[in-house]
Amino acid sequence: MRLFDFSRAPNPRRVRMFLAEKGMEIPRVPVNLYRMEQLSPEFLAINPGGTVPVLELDDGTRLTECLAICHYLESVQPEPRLFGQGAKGEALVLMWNNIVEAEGIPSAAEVLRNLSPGFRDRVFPGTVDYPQLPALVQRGAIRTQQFFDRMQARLAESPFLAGEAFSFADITLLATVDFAKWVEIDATHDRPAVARWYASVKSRPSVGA
Ligand SMILES: N[C@@H](CCC(=O)N[C@@H](CS)C(=O)NCC(=O)O)C(=O)O
Repeated sequence: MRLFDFSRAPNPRRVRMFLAEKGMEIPRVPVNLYRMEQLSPEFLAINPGGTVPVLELDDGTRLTECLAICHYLESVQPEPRLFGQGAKGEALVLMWNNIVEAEGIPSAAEVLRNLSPGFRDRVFPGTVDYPQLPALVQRGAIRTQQFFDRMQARLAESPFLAGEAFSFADITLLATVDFAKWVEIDATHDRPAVARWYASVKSRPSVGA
């Protein structure tokens, strides 16, 4: 196996954290997004979607999408469990992970990608360019704050996002909280349950992976 990776990007970080939690090490191939290597013909031959992470299996199969990659890794090395225990536990991890992926990451990305000069015409990953729309910066910021309010409500009733145990959903939320800092949105501000959760997750050795 090998992982196509970029150290500064939030989605590859999710896979690196997952691997670290599992105690797994696999070779990494850097793809420098700052130098637009994701759009090189060589990398598009690996992932036509032009995104990292990509996990290449020993038989040449290439997996994109953090959820699929981490689910695969969980199957090959089940312990420690990061996708929950039993039908209900697994469903809760998938549910909360999807809420973060569908609501949290895109909201913060809406701010960054419509604001930063570095993302000019790069509002979405992939080979098609779209222009920035400045009005989306404010809308994205409001959506991001609303999303973190929802996380506050959930974490006020549960130690971790999907319940009693740390899971893949927490990895996705941690990446999102740190990603939101890029646009100066502090998820922990005035949200004591998010702050308590963040301090706990931040103390895990995998966080620096
Ligand atoms: N849904 C994908 C998202 C992958 C993604 O958007 N990755 C970003 C880095 S965090 C990327 O490759 N961006 C390339 C670009 O912006 O052109 C996943 O779960 O892996």
